[in-house]
Amino acid sequence: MLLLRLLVTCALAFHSVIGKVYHDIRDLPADFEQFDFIIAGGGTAGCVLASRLSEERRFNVLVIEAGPDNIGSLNLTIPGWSPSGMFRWNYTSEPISGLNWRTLTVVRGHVLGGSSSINAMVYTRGSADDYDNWGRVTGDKRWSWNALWPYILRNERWTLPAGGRDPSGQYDPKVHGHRGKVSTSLPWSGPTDADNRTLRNTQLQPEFPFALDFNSGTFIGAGYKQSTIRNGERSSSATAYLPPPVRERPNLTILLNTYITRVIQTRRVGRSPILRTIEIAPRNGGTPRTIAAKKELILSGGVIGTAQILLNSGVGNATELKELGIPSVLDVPDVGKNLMEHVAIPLAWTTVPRNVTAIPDDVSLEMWLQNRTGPLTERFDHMFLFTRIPTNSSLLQAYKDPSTGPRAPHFQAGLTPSGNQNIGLMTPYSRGSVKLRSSNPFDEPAIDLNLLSHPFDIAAFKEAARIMKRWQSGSAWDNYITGFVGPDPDKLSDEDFQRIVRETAVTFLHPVGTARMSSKDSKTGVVDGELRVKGADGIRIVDASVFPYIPCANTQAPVYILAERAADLIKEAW
Ligand SMILES: Cc1cc2nc3c(=O)[nH]c(=O)nc-3n(C[C@H](O)[C@H](O)[C@H](O)COP(=O)(O)OP(=O)(O)OC[C@H]3O[C@@H](n4cnc5c(N)ncnc54)[C@H](O)[C@@H]3O)c2cc1C
Ligand SMILES: *[C@@H]1O[C@H](CO)[C@@H](O)[C@H](O)[C@H]1NC(C)=O
Ligand SMILES: *[C@@H]1O[C@H](CO)[C@@H](O)[C@H](O)[C@H]1NC(C)=O
Ligand SMILES: *[C@@H]1O[C@H](CO)[C@@H](O)[C@H](O)[C@H]1NC(C)=O
Ligand SMILES: *[C@@H]1O[C@H](CO)[C@@H](O)[C@H](O)[C@H]1NC(C)=O
Ligand SMILES: *[C@@H]1O[C@H](CO)[C@@H](O)[C@H](O)[C@H]1NC(C)=O
Ligand SMILES: *[C@@H]1O[C@H](CO)[C@@H](O)[C@H](O)[C@H]1NC(C)=O
Ligand SMILES: *[C@@H]1O[C@H](CO)[C@@H](O)[C@H](O)[C@H]1NC(C)=O
Ligand SMILES: CC(=O)N[C@H]1CO[C@H](CO)[C@@H](O)[C@@H]1O
Repeated sequence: MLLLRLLVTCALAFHSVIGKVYHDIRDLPADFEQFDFIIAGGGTAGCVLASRLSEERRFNVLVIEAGPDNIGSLNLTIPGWSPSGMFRWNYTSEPISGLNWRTLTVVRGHVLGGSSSINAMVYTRGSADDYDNWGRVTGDKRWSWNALWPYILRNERWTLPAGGRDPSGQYDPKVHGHRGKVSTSLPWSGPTDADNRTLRNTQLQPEFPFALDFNSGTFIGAGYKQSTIRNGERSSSATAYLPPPVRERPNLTILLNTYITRVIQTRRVGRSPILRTIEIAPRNGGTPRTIAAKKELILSGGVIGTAQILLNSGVGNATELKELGIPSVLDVPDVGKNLMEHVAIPLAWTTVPRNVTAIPDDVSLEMWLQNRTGPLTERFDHMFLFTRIPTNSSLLQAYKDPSTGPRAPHFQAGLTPSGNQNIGLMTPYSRGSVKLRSSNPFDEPAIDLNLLSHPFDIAAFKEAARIMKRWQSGSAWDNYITGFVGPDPDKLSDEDFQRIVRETAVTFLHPVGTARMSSKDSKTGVVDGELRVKGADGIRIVDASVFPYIPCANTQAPVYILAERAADLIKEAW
């Protein structure tokens, strides 16, 4: 009897402790209203905020994520493996007219850590010009490169490559954070023969200098890829910002496998709706419940999720929402608009037969398990090439240069040892959208990537192919590359070249911009420089959806920078 009472007391005591991980919304206590901040979406940005805001002893924080926990899955830990299944949302794009009406799978993370838990781990911050442009368009200099510098470093913990080789000369230690959260490193192996030839090529061709460090803000040229990998394991927002000691904080609660359906308007202050209450339900549907934040609701659902949640809430183009039967709460026409994405094409070359013997899969796994070495500690190639369209190109006479400045590349190519190269357009003019299909919040939204819809974007690939032809024709590739397979813009008609581009284009999985930031007085945009939803009270957005323009590099580091900056903005406000 005594024992039973003790057990019940313990169970109750356990229940009343607030810092905790819930795997099911149905396990939540009934009186669940004590949170200062509710973070809607436990993805890349969401985990940063959950961690930083719960550092403050005066804040109580709840983070809600649709997907499962990240802990306990080898797929989320081994860099060489690709998480799939329940770790991904199953979005398919609308047919894309610019891609001959093909559809593409829109991969996003559906797990704590979001897309950082499943991405390819490339770590590039983008150009200093990209951030200076953010500062310009928001009229808020705090978003410019120099002002962001402390936040750029705060996010990062630079580490030795897996296996511990000496990486000197392959990066610039001065531009890295060494005491931050997300671990970064250079690859375990190398330099390979292909890496060495790449370096030699940078000495032979002035158009393609050696870029010591892609994260210095100025990085035109070829150099070594850096990845969010520590000691041969993926470093994600979840592993870096929400490790077990952080999860044990009494003032942090993590709610998993829970779907955010909408934000609920409680009252209005003047003309502004107060949007601080969230409606949530079990992941696959069921009885919803609402929770109100005492201070602020922060949307971090990502470029698809955030737009979908806002639209479901009646925050969007009032006319379009009315057509779906959703009452307008706030007419913000830009919600779901301005989606920007990097688009890429494959180019093929023939090479001399190379007799590299790959390490067999079972040995690779053994190496990883034994001491976190081997090919499973890395993903893809070691080096990248970032380039600009030559200034004398007729393309830059016909169109205004879409890049944010001379330090911003137009193209990124992964330099694979196979000789075949993918090259991506980092400065697209095309804009897509996220719209609702119905008023059912569980329906997948209509994602229109609308790639290659602008004439500049399709024309740019002619320049891209020519740049890669020049790169691959350097004498460093003698006895390696033997011929160009194509598509060759100098042999094909414009029509044939463009058809092949449209038939083969893929994306870099970097969509941004569906709730973009703009200056306070601008009538366009969704959030201001403080990341507050314009015209509403109690709600901010912190994720890739607020990027006013897509950075000319992979997008996870920019999300980390944004989220670190946002955490301080929020702390300062309260
Ligand atoms: C496969 C893949 C590879 C990539 N490779 C790279 C790379 O190598 N380098 C790089 O820099 N970038 C890469 N990216 C892009 C980069 O990872 C993303 O731009 C970035 O992580 C986005 O961060 P976010 O916080 O905006 O959104 P996310 O990290 O996607 O977080 C959004 C979170 O919100 C949750 N959510 C959404 N809707 C709801 C809802 N209704 N209810 C509850 N929860 C919800 C999601 O489950 C998710 O956890 C890749 C992306 C993918 C998908
Ligand atoms: C785990 O990774 C393996 C190897 O890449 C893959 O075959 C499998 O589908 C993945 N499973 C999940 C659930 O991610
Ligand atoms: C996506 O589809 C796969 C395969 O059908 C399934 O295993 C997975 O659970 C689905 N993901 C989500 C988030 O529903
Ligand atoms: C690459 O260059 C380095 C430094 O010159 C050299 O030590 C290494 O052996 C080379 N690797 C290959 C595979 O040629
Ligand atoms: C809102 O949507 C309607 C219907 O699609 C469109 O005609 C209108 O221009 C949109 N409003 C704004 C301000 O974009
Ligand atoms: C192929 O392998 C042999 C022996 O393993 C080596 O001597 C030779 O240099 C290699 N050839 C190339 C092109 O790397
Ligand atoms: C790691 O383990 C592999 C496989 O057992 C072994 O060959 C290698 O020497 C080890 N490396 C280190 C750095 O310990
Ligand atoms: C542009 O300049 C380069 C290098 O000076 C030259 O080789 C090329 O022919 C020029 N192209 C055009 C279109 O003028
Ligand atoms: C109110 C409360 O419990 N605050 C705690 C939040 O977490 C930090 C970090 O662990 C603690 O220092 C606070 O006491």
